Amino acid sequence: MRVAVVGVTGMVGSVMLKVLKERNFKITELIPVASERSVGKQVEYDGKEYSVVGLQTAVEMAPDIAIFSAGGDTSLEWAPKFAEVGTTVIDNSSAWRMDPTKKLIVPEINASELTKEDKIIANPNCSTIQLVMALNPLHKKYQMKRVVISTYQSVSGTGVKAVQQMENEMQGISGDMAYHYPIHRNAIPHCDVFLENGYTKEEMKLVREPQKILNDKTVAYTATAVRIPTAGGHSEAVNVEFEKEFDVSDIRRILSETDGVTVQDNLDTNTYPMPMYAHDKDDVFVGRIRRDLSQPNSLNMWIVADNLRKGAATNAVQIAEYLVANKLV
Ligand code: 11C
Repeated sequence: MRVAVVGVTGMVGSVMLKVLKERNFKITELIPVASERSVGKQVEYDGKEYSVVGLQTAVEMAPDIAIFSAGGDTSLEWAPKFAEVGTTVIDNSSAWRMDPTKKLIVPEINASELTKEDKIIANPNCSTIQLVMALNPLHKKYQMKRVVISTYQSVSGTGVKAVQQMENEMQGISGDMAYHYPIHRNAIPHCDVFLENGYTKEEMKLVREPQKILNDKTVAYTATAVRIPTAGGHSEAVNVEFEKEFDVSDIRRILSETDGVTVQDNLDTNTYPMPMYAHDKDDVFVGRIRRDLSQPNSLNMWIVADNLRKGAATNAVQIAEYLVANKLV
């Protein structure tokens, strides 16, 4: 495969290269792509140096696959140009996710929807991916009615500037602010921009994207997304009300048997998921699994994943792997 990585100099882009290599994705030609100001910079992949090229040059090279992590505006403008030359685009931004003509894919859940005709494929938001990985197998058996999500999101979800802000604050250095407030020693209930309805864009992604991925609009979701001072790894406290009665031990069994999910749940040994353990791992970790005692058929759990891996790069590479394995590119 001739593979372009668009946004290669960004945080997700560099993890993308790492994941492609680790998973031994068969690349005959790597095309590292970034904005004009990064053209000519060198990136390393598999022990070799590559020169970064611009978007127009990359389109002219008509790669088989282009994995985009360059923001919504770049995707809106450039993904169709790649698609026109026959490239299959896997896009990490929010640009195409809710477009009814585009698929929103978590491979373990709905990769079978993909066909050769899908030239722009959307990768969901990081906090959505880890959520649906845990919800999907439970929904299949017990049919969800309503889901209440509270997120604890790391600064890496915002990007390099936010990571730098936190580091500066920890060292007492003043510098550029990615947030309206200090993040060190703080929790900011504001991820992405506010919308007219009083929710943030991040919160509404958690409402809409799972309905599309699980292909079920009957389930109601509500979310509060909070930025916390962790460098990497998003955590979520999730309350689920099911239509059907369940047994907690069965919930634990189902999650333990789900590909891509690891249950870490042993109160005797203080075992539960935490961002520091999820770091650099591809799985989604679930723990604190317990019945919600306040109402029937309801469950509480705690879900953690590395937002740059399963939440972004790994999921995108898994989509590429599926396309290749099923001869869809
Ligand atoms: C965050 N979830 O942590 C965001 C980052 O729609 O792909 C990813 C934004 C997106 O702030």
